[in-house]
Formats: sequence, C-alpha cells, structure tokens
Amino acid sequence: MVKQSDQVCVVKGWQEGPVIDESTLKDDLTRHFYYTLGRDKVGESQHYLYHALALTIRDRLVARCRETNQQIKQEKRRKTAYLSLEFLMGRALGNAVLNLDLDEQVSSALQEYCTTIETIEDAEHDAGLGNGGLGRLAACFLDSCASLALPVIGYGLRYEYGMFNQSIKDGNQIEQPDNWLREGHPWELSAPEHAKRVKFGGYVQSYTDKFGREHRQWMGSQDVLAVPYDVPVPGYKNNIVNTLRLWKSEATDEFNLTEFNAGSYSEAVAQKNLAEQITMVLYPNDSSENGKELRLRQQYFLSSASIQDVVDQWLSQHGESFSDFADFHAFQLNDTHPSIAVAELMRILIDDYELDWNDAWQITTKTMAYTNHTLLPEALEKWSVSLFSKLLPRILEIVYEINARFLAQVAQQWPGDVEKQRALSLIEEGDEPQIRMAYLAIVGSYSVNGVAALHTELLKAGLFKEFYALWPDKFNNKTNGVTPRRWLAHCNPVLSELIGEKIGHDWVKNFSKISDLRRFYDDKSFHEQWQNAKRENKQRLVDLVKARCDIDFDVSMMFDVQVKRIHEYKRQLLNILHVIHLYDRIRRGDTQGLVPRCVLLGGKAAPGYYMAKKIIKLINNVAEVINKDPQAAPYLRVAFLPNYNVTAMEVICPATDLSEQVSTAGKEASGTGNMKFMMNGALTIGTLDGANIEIRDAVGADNFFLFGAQAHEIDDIKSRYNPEHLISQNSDLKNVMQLLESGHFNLFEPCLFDDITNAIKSPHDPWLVAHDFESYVAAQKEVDKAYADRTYWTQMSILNTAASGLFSSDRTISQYSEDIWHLEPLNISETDLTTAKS
Ligand code: H53
Repeated sequence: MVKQSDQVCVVKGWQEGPVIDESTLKDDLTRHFYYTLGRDKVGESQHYLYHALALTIRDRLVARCRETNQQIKQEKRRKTAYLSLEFLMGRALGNAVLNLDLDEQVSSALQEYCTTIETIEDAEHDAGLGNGGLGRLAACFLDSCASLALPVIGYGLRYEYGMFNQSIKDGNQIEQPDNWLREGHPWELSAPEHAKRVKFGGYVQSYTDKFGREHRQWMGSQDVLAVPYDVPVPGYKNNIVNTLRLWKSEATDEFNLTEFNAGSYSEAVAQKNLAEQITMVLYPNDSSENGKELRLRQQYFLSSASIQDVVDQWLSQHGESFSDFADFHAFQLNDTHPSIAVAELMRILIDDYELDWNDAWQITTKTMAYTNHTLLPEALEKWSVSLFSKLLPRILEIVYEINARFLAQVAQQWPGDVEKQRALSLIEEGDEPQIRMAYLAIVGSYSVNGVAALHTELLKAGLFKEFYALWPDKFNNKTNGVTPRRWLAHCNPVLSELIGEKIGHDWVKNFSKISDLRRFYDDKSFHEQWQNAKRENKQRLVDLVKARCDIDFDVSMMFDVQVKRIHEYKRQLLNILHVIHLYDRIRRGDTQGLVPRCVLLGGKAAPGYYMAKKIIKLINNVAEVINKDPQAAPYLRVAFLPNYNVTAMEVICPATDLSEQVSTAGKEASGTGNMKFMMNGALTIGTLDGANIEIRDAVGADNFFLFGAQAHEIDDIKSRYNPEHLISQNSDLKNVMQLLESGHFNLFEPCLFDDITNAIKSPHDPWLVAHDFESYVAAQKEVDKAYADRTYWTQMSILNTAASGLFSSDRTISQYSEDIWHLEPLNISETDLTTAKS
C-alpha cells in the first residue's frame, strides 16, 4: 500500500491508472475457477466455469470502468443520468466478449476445459429486470451510449425477482417467480459506502432559521436505505465502460436497534421486511399501471436515491454552489414512472441546500427531460392525493406549489378559461383527487419526446395538445432503435460473417454502412449464401421449438413469427384468426397457392390480465388441433413458445421470414421487435402504426406487406362499427367464427372462448379485429405469392437488412445527445489503460 494522504491509501500500481495485461486471460480464468470459487471439476451445468469466466471478464471491465469514471471526473464532463424502472438486459457474457473483442482469447481458454462459449453461455440467467419494449429499449440505449463513448449512467432497481418465468400447462399460462440472483450475479459490484437514505411517511413542519427565514422540514419519516450495485456496461471496442447503478432497498440499522431496545424485536424484523420489499419484485404489467402503493414506493425510491447520488457527486467535485449544476447534468425520465424525480430534485435543492424556489425551479427545468412511451390512457399514471400525503407528505406540498405556479401561467395564456385550468391541472378533481404524473413530467422538463414519428404527432395533436400549444419547442421526436451489436453481430454470427465478407466489418460500429449491402441485391451467389444463412438460423429455432414445445418445425417452410407481450392492442388474436382461416382452407382442400408455414407465437400476459390469458389459451388450443391433424402437417404448424425472453429472441429473430407487427393503428407507440426482425432480413406484415411507418418508408412500400385501418380513420370506423355485419359479409371470417363458436378448439371445455368471440363481435371492440381481418388475409396472400418466388423474396430480405441502418439505437442516441443532452464523447486509448505500471 502507498500512503497518499491521511485518509486515502492507494494500492501500489494503481495510483496512476489501472494495469491491464490481457495475455493472462487463461490464467485468470483458472485462478478464479480454482481459488475464487474453489472448484476443481466442471459440473454438468458448467455453472462454475461460467461464473469464473464472468469474473475474469469483469476484471477487464472494472479496469476500463475506473478509467471511464476518472475521465468524467477529471475533465468535469457534462453527463446524463438515465432513470428507468426497467432495464431488460438479458445475458451479459456474450455481449461483453463481443464488445471487448475477447472472442479468440476466450475460445482458446475454454479449450482447456473442453468446452465452448456457446455451451458456457447457457449457464447464465437472463437479467429480466423489465417487462418488454420499454425495458429492452433502456438496455439497447446503454449499449449505444457506451459504444458512442457518451458519459451516461443508468439508474434502476435491483429487483430480487425479475419478470416471472412462464410455463404452459394445459394451454394456460403459469407464472413462476424468477429468482435470478439465486446462483449469484457475478457482473455486479456493490458499493455500500455510497448508500442513500430515502424517506417515507412522517409529517412536515415549519421552522424559522437564525436569519428569520421560513423553512419546511420533513420529519418523523421511516427511512429506507438504498444500496447501489454497479453493473458494468461496455462500449464496442472503445475501452469505455459505463455504469448501470441498481439500487437495493435495505432496512437502516438504527431503526432496528431502537425497536429492539424497546422490546419489540418482532416489530423491528417486520419493519426490515417492509424496507426490503421495495425492490423485491418487478411489477409484471407492461403498458398498464396497477396503482399499488408499493409501486409508488419503488418510483420514489429510485428517483430519490438516484438524484441524491448525482447531487452527492456534484458536491464532492464542485462544492455547495448549484449555480451551474444544470450545465453539467441532464436527467432522462424513461416514461412517466420516474416523473416524481421532478419534485424530488426540487425538495433536495430547497430543503437540503436552501435554494429559493425560483433558483431550484430553474435548475430542475433545465435538467429534466421526459420520454413518453404510450398513448394508452391506462398506462398514464395517476396517484391519489391521499396516498401521496401519507407516503410522501413533503413531496405533495411541492407538487401543489408547482401546480399553483403552473396554473397561474395557464391563466395568463388563456385568461378566464376555467375549463383549461381544470384540464391542465396536475391535480385531477373528483371524489378521490389524483395527481397526473405525466403532467408533472411535462411541466418540469425542458424536453418532451415521443418514440416514433406518428406517436409524437399523436401526442402533440391529442393527449398533450394544450401543453404543445403552451410550449411547442419542448416537444420533439426520437424514433426508437435497437443495438446492432446484440441484435445482429452477436445473435446472428452466420449472417454477420457473410455481411462482413462483403462490405467489411465496420457496420458493427457504424451501422449506416449496412446500406452497402444493396450492391448485392442482384448477385445470385450472394442470394444463395443469404438463403443458407437463414436456413442455418432456422435450424437453431427448429431445435428450440422441438425442445420447448415438442413440435416439429421444418426449415423448408416459411417461419411466420409474432413474439411480444400479449396485449389486445397488439392483436395476437388477429394472427390466430388468420391461422384458423388457413386451417379452414386446408380442410376444404383449398390449398392452391398456399405456402407451407410454421407459425410461432410467444409472449407473457400480465398475471391479472384476463383477456390476454384467454388469448394464450386459444393459441395453444388451436395449435394442438392443427398440429395433430395429418391433413394440415404439410402446410401448417403452430407453436406457442413458453417463457419468451431476450435470450429466446436472440434465436428467434435471425430465423424469422415474416415479422408480424399487426397492432391497431395508433396504439403501438413504436415497437422495437419490428426493428430486430428487419435487421435480420425478415419482411414485415404490418399496420401503419408506430415505427412500422418509418420501416416501410425506409425499405420501400414494395418490400413491406401493409394492411389495416389507418390511425386517422379509426374514430370514424368506430362510430359506425358493426362487426356482425362484417362477419356475415365475409365468408372467410364467417367460417373462422363458426369454427370458433362450434367449439372446434375446445371440445371438452364448453364456452371457453365465448369472451373472445363476443369481444370480436362487439360494436365496441376498440381493437377493430373484425374490421382489419379482410385486408390482413389479403396481405397474407401477397406474402405467399412473394415467398413462392425465392429470388424475389431473397432480394426483399436483403433490402430489409440494408435499409435497417436508421433503426440502430446508435442513431437514436446520437439524436438524444445532439438535441437533448449535449454530451461530448470520451476518449480512452489503449495507452491510457496500459501505462501506469510502476
Ligand atoms: O415501449 C416501447 C415501445 C412500445 C411501447 C413500450 C412500453 C412499455 O413496454 C411499457 C410501458 C409503456 O408506456 C410503453 O408499448 O410501443 O416500442 C419502447 O419505447
């Protein structure tokens, strides 16, 4: 040890920077395996070997992470904190190996253990700290931020239980807890020295300081400790390693002590449980809220701990003046979930650092930026004032004050318009007054963005119309993207190699280069290579479907796939109606022009979502009947893949021919699965919704199968909607409904699908399933025609990949940085990492 100052001792060799000697990966692996983990045999699951390899790679990540943080600190860089209740990271190993360029070293090290990275990878649990699109987007964004060398730190919650594991029993979804930490999480490093206290409950009182100034003070709270666990986020071959800081809730020590001394041992332990409950489990609702108190606790816990963390770092570097805090920080709120951060930053600045209201508001509204991800009203959060007052009394006062000042502004803009005030108020009146959290986010932010062009336009014209009138410049669009590292380079090595041979490997870093593939549009031998790659990927999926569903898919058939959360607006129902229609045609011998298909569906339903669960049951029952019918076998096979997750998608999207993106227009904010499929050369059948519109524009209308009502037509259609009439007029739909209503798919379970058939026939069906059926079937016929011409299909497939450059999250993040965050890239050279040996 080298004594540096009175307080700080730095380990010798580290005082000038980290030492990296990568020739020792093999030795490190052995050391971790034998000594850190104390093993000498590779077990059947290869778990310990995976663990040792993860630790070996983590060593390399830690070194780079330290260097990254040092540069941010030393150069006083402006940085962004990305606040999200969800980060759906999936597995880390393969991604780290790719981004650190360790492929060869790892392969050769593993040879000594007679195994491969592919085998080892299977021992890693998915980090399923998210529900679906929103959480996975956050994960893609982190990869892009690090790969673009931008100083961005992710803040989230370290749920003990992530997204539940789904199994299927008798066609029904069964939920099992995902105890993903059971075997340890080797990637994380805890930092208890940076723990924060988060207040809940108590009351507010006034006091006057020695200068006679009035203050408000949050007293008598039951504090919970937020302990950070840092997960490294490597950039692609650039030596940058950013941090995802996940908070775990723990009981404070002294709390237990006082209770214990008072003789209330059991009460003390119960309180401890209460504190630990906060990060116990991820709420499994995607695009809908359940309004539970614990969920509000989670939201405040994340917001408070994260803002305290940023403020503490500021204080240690800049002292107690906050005058230029906003020049150095942006907070990006991932959806409405963490919008309470607006009030929390105000509270900290005013109560803890005694800024006056106006200064604090200036800082807050110059640092907060809000991303909206949905137009669905059930996903726009509201919290009752009474709950707020019980749980977060000081925050409620601040929200009231923000509202009062905001409504004064509204009154100025629209004098005498009481209705406007009522409509825009952060507090919704009624028997049980509610706080409109999205409004709090808009009022408190300098930027408000939607996630696809149509979505942003609909926000401006509908949901947030008045806010747009008030502050047009706040509103902007940032169309989503996905990382080409995980979603092409890592998950589709065969295609990636082929692409690399033709256009070089630079596309992984600079994804706009992918458009160079267009040059091979007419190249016959390239077509063959392209088809071979797809076939190889299809075989991987065939094996997965066989293993998980015991259903035989066939690589010579078209792979038609819809995987995503199960939700009525996403219309898995429409898809299964088409499957029933195909089955009906086969039974009638009407097989002219029918292209043999394997239809795959997958996704989780929120445990309390009745209709979504019914839809899963329907899919499984239909699959069972069709797969058993020898007449159908040459033409049609159907499977529902249980437990769809990030890792499953890594096998699915490279193997897909046809991507189903069939939401009711105006309901899917963006979609991101659509982009992963496109990158991997699938063609899309879809509505003009979310990013589908931009996908179609990019690849050209001829290379996209369009159907369905458009967003601007929906209201009119609804006003005169008569599905029973549509059914009577369309013999295909009539046959499908007859099969369903006759109990063909539920022979021993009478009335099982009545709720579904009734929903389709209801004139109030908001999803317009019957309306879009006809054009959907017509578009599917076009798909068959196109698929039958192998050259034509291959050309369209190549064009899809070639046109996917726009949908890289690198493009999205560059735009966030350019327009909202204003960050400068870091630069860490190889010498920065290897100097400093002393
Ligand atoms: O966010 C995705 C979008 C997708 C949208 C999804 C989403 C959630 O997964 C959860 C809550 C929410 O408000 C929105 O449904 O359309 O692609 C990422 O932006």
